[in-house]
Amino acid sequence: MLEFVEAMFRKILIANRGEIAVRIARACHEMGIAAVAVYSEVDRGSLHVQLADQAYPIGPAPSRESYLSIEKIIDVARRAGCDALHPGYGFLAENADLPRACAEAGITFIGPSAEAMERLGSKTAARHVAIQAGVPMVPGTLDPIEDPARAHVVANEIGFPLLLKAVAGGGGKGMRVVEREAELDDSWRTAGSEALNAFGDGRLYMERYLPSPRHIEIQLLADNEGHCIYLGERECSVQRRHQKVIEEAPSSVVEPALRQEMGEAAVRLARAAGYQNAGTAEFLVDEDGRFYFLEVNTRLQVEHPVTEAVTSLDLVKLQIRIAAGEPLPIRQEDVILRGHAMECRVYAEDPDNHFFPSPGKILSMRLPEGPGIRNDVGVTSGWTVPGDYDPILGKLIAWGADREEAVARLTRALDEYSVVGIKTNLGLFRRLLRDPEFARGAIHTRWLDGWLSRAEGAPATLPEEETAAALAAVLWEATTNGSKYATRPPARVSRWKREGRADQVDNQPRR
Ligand code: MV4
Repeated sequence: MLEFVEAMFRKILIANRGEIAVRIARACHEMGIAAVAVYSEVDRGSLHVQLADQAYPIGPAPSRESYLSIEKIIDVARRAGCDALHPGYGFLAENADLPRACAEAGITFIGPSAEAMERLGSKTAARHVAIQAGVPMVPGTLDPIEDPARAHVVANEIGFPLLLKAVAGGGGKGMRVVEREAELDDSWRTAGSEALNAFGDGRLYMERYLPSPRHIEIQLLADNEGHCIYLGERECSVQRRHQKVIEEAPSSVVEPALRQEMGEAAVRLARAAGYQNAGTAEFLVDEDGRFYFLEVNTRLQVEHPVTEAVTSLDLVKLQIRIAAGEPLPIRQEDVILRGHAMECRVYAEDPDNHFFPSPGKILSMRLPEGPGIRNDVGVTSGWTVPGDYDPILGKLIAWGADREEAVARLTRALDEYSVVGIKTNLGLFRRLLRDPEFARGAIHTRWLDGWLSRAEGAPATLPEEETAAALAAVLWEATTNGSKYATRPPARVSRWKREGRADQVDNQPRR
C-alpha cells in the first residue's frame, strides 16, 4: 500500500520585520525549519535578522522599495532555496499578487489562495458570500452604489444615521457617518475621494449605523481538506482611530451560546469562500447581543497570542502545517478555552502629543516576566527604532485563570516594564488598566475616545516609590515625568526597606 508522506518545509522566507518576523522565526525553529529573514538598510542590526538563520538585504528603508517589493522578496526566496513564504501581517500579507507570485516561483504561500483573498478583500463581494452562507449582517446594500442619485434612494430605505463605506475599505478609510439626508452629498464626495486616494477604488456602499457596538472577532483555521474550526473570539473594542490598543479573549459579553452561534457563522462563511489557513471573521455586536458580520481578515493577526493563550495552540505552527498539506490535528470539540488573556500593544509613540511616533534609540529596556506573562517583542536595548515603519515595539500578553487575574498580572507586568530613551504608551496602559469601567469590561468601540477626552488635563500622579537602578531613575524622571499617563500605584515598601540601611538606593522620582 502506498503511504502518503507529508513533505514538511525545510526553509521558510519571512516576508516581514519586527516582532512578527521574530514570532515566525521561533515557530520555524521549534519545527526544525530554517528561517530566512529579509531586511531593509535600516534593519540590518535588527532582532529579526539576528534570530534568523540567514538574512538578505532587500533595499532602502522606505517599505515601497523593500518590504513591499514582491519582486525582491521572491528573488531572495529563490536564491535562498526557500520552499515556503510567511507574510506575517501588514505589508504584503493581504495582497493577492504575493500568493500568485509564490505559485509562479514554486514556493508555497503560508496563507489562503489568491482567489479566496480576493473574494473576501472586496467588502461587497464578502457581503455576497455572507448572504449565501446565512451569516447576519448590518442592513445595507449588497453592491456598490452607482451614483449620488441612487445613494439618496437607498439612504431613505435604510434610514438615518447611516454609514458610507468603501468597497475596497479597511481601517476606517473612506468611511463616513451620515446623520441626515442634507449631509449625504458632501459625505458621498469626501468618502469617495478618500477611498480613491487610499485604495485606487472610490466605490462606496451603505449600511445602517450602529452607535456603539463592540468589535468582536472569531479566529478561524481551515485545512486543505475542507475541515474548518473556530478558536473562540477576541474582544477588540478598545481602539483609537481604528488601531487596536488592548485585545482580550474571551469577551466578557460572549456567553457559550453566542460563541457557538458566531463561531458556526464564521465557519460557514469560510467554507462558502473556499478559505484555507488562518483567518479572522470580524463582527459588530450590539447591546442586545445581536451580531453582524463586518469583514474577513485573510492573515495572521497582531492579537493572535491572546487566542493562543486561552487555547494552548500555536497558531503559527498550525499555519505552517496546514500550508504543508497536513490536516487539522484537532476537531471543533477538541478546542477548549481556558482562563483569560489580555494584550497591550506597546508602541514607540507619545500619548501626550497626539500619539506621534517616537522613533529613536532605546537606551535601556527591561521586560516584565513572571507567572502568566508573555512578551512578543521585536526590539532590544540599544536598538534604534526607525521612523520608517509602524512603531510597534512589541506586545505584552498576560494570562490568568479569570479576567481579574489577567488584568492584575498585566497591571503588575506594566509596572515592571521600563523603556528608556524613547516615548512609549506604557504609561497610558498603566492608567487604562486601573479604570473601573475597563475593570468591569464595560467597553465599546468608541469607549477609548471618551476615556482619552476625560483624561485630558488630568494631573500627573507621580510614582511614590520606585525600585530600579539609580541611573535608570534619573533617566526615568527625564522621560516619563510630566506625562499624565505616568501614574503608578503607591508602592508597598516595608519599614525595613525604608528605614533599615545606609546603602539602600531610593529611586523615587521627586520634584
Ligand atoms: C460600522 C460601525 C457601525 N455601524 N458599521 C470601522 C472599521 C470598519 N472595519 C468597520 N467599522 C465600523 N463599522 C456599522 N454599520 C462602526 C465601525 C467602527 C468600528 C468598528 C470596529 C472597531 C472600531 C470601530 C471604531 C469606529 C467605528
